[in-house]
Amino acid sequence: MKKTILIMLCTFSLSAFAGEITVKVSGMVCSLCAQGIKKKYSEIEAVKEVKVNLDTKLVHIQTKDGMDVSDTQINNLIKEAGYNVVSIERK
Ligand SMILES: [Cu+2]
Repeated sequence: MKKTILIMLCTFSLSAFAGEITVKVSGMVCSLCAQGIKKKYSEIEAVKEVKVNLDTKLVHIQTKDGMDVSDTQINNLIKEAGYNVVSIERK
């Protein structure tokens, strides 16, 4: 519970400076999955920071100022890694 509140606070404070994309992924079960996904997204130029939450199966992507990652790009990366995108939410 405490963790969730902290994540929410972080998301809130960061969204003022750059784009924040939250991707819900299915099939992600262990820390190896999480690391793999984190690495894949980190390779995209527009991505500033990636956080993967295994408990909630959410991937939080923070983009650089004025840059964006398209839904297609997000979908393709997750599929390449062997998982499925459930939903994509932007702030
Ligand atoms: Cu795994």
